Amino acid sequence: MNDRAYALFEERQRDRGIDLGKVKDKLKALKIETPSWGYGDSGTRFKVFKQTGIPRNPFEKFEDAAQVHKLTGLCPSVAIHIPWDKVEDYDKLKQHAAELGLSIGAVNPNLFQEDEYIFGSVCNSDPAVRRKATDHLLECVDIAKTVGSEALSLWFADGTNYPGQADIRKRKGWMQEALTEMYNAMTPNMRMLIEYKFFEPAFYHTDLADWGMAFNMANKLGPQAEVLVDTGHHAQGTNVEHIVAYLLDEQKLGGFHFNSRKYADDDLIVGAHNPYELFLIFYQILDASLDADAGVRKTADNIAYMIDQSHAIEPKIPAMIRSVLNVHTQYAKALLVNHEEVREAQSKQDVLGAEQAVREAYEQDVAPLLLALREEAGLPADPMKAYLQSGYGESILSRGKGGASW
Ligand code: AOS
Ligand code: ZN
Ligand code: ZN
Ligand code: ZN
Repeated sequence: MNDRAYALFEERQRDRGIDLGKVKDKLKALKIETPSWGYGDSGTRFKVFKQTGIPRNPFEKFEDAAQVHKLTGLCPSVAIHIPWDKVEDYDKLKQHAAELGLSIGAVNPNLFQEDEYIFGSVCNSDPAVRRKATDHLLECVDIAKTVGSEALSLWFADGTNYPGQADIRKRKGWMQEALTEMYNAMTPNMRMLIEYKFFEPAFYHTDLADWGMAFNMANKLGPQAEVLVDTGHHAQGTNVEHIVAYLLDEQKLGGFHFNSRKYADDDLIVGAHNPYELFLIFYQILDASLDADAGVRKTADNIAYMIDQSHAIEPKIPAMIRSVLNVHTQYAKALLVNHEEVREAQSKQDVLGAEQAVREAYEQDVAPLLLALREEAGLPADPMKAYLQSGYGESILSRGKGGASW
């Protein structure tokens, strides 16, 4: 049945001037990293809900992540969070991942869970706390070396709740000191991805509050430091795709944490509320991948796409499958933008024509295309259905309740 639908799709795209061979190549190259913490128990500051069948350790988190990759073919790596994923023997974890067809992705230091960090970690006015925090960053560089990861993903909960609580400029300097030490410990193939967030858990000021602060820090550190955009980390109404375009042009966009938000850092399934925003982000990236400047093209083609979600009320594995498929769909739609048509309309100041050329791609039905690609790759036509029928969800119930949180 898909044959007819695909033939129609092909004809329509040919008429629109789209080279489907290129579209397919790009789609085959798409990789989305899933986060180990997305498989654990989660909640809000009000309650962490305990589900039955949650992984009890990092090894089981990888087993769950392997299901997502097996059924979608899109998620060959998994981000880890230290110490949530602390193990005695990281070689063993790496080996376990490899046996499951996975690799270990970004290493995320955790500087927000210990009592000493109540007034901050790398920005704490107490030099002993700053030392401890910096040592943890260095430990994560070592772990990345051991597991063969090339990405260190940094997010800091550091900030204050009240005016005058701390010296904002001094804290800025301390942050730079710690990151410089970490940067100098990285091997030449590693990249440091610096994440920003405007509030939470701190509510008055956050030390890396927006893309400009992360960008400035990355510039001071050097070429191996880049900005990570978490789609949930902006104020209402922020034009995220504009930030993306700006960072691409500066060759400083390193990666994404995908999720959707309505009010705060909601960490909900990506594309659930705002699929058009996701599409427009990809439109900017794909436009940059055609740029005349080789550096801009290289930046656009080397972005680390990662999911960062906390599924509080959803079953974890299907929620991850849904997320990954949503990204896949919006990426496919963005690949159907006819950039020449957009540029032509732009050159004539044809506002409506330009907007139409972009939106038209979003309105295409890419289901026949994605189905054809799955068939070609020997993947299930409907990964969600395949998961629900696989019996895996039932098999893990024997793990019981009380697995890992986040
Ligand atoms: C926190 O808001 C950030 O999005 C981080 O990426 C964090 O490390 C991750 O969400 C795990 O808690
Ligand atoms: Zn994040
Ligand atoms: Zn977040
Ligand atoms: Zn988030």
